[in-house]
Amino acid sequence: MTTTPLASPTAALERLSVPPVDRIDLVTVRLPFVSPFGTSVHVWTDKEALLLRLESGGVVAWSECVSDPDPFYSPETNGTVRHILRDFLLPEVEPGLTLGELESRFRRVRGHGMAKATIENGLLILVALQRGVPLHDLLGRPARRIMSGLSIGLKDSREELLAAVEHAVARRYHRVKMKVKKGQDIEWVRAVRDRFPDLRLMVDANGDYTLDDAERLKQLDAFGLMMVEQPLSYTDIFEHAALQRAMATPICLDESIHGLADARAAVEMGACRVINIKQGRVGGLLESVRIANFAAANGIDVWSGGMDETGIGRAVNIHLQTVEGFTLPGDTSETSNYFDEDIVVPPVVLDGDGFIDVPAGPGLGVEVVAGRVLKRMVRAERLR
Ligand code: OSB
Ligand code: MG
Repeated sequence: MTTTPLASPTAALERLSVPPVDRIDLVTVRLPFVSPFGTSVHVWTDKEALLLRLESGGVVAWSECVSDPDPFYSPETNGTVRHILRDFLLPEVEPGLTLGELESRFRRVRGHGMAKATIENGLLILVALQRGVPLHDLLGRPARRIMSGLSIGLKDSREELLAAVEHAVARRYHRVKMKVKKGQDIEWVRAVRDRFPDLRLMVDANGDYTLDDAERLKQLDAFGLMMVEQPLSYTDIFEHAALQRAMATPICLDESIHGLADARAAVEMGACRVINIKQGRVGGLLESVRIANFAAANGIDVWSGGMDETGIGRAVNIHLQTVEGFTLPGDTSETSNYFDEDIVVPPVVLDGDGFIDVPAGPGLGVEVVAGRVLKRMVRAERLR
């Protein structure tokens, strides 16, 4: 497929000026999950998140990094992010630069998209707060209800899996994603499909298969899945193209896509028909908007992925989904799916039709509760 390049959808955002920042802190919090979350790679029992706090003329903006303390989803970890933020990225942040200029400076640092996103998103949130407008406004978009989707981790039994799906259906989630791995796949999907014939269902393998498993993966075609997410290696695009030619179920890429160039390569190669945009993985909101815009111009569906974020990152993902191109429900689910007590209010809840409202008010529209951050804090460092 030959793709169409477009006029820049981020030109206005690139012209925004970096405000002076009086104080910068990095706070690490650890929030226990309501229940463990398992992928083919690892089982997480809590979310350890890095929070960046930017203070400017009495206005405080919070931004969350999507990384984990471990490298079991991405090579970036909370440890690498702290290092790259402190030693390479924050020293480049100077008032008066445009965001476009800051992006250019950041490009000298290879990779580390999650670290870059933490700063870029934080600055956008700060600018929105200073102007008294919601983040989606700054992105040039009106508020709208966004679709919901639940990501169900690997379960120990099919009964547990079916109970989780049952709950999602009762809450009116717009689609359900179930994790799969080698040996816990075809029969588990069949069990869900038999019980919920009309459910919008998809699977995520987090890279557990190789092309040698193509025959097994093709068996998924029998279940009318919306897509299979990242069946092959976390670094691969090329082999996914071969797999996509062999199977009917659309392939969605997650781990392999680190920016617009990857998205474009994947689409042109026929490696996927859907892209999971995680704003952290691709380096921030601007690159996310570029990918969504590119996808919209080329008939590719995109959705917003999640990283089990606290309410800060979750709100960023919700604002992002007001952008054109987010055609499918993503991994944005209710706060209660993850935490008994989040660090922001209000929590994310679904309305009677399974939709999520964009929080109203300046910036993210959610309030970070200082007492709850302190309660969950495991480290704090002042960086400026
Ligand atoms: O592959 O999308 C993934 C969570 C952690 C790491 C990787 C993934 C996920 C999810 C959960 O699927 C998404 C969410 O509910 O936030
Ligand atoms: Mg995934």
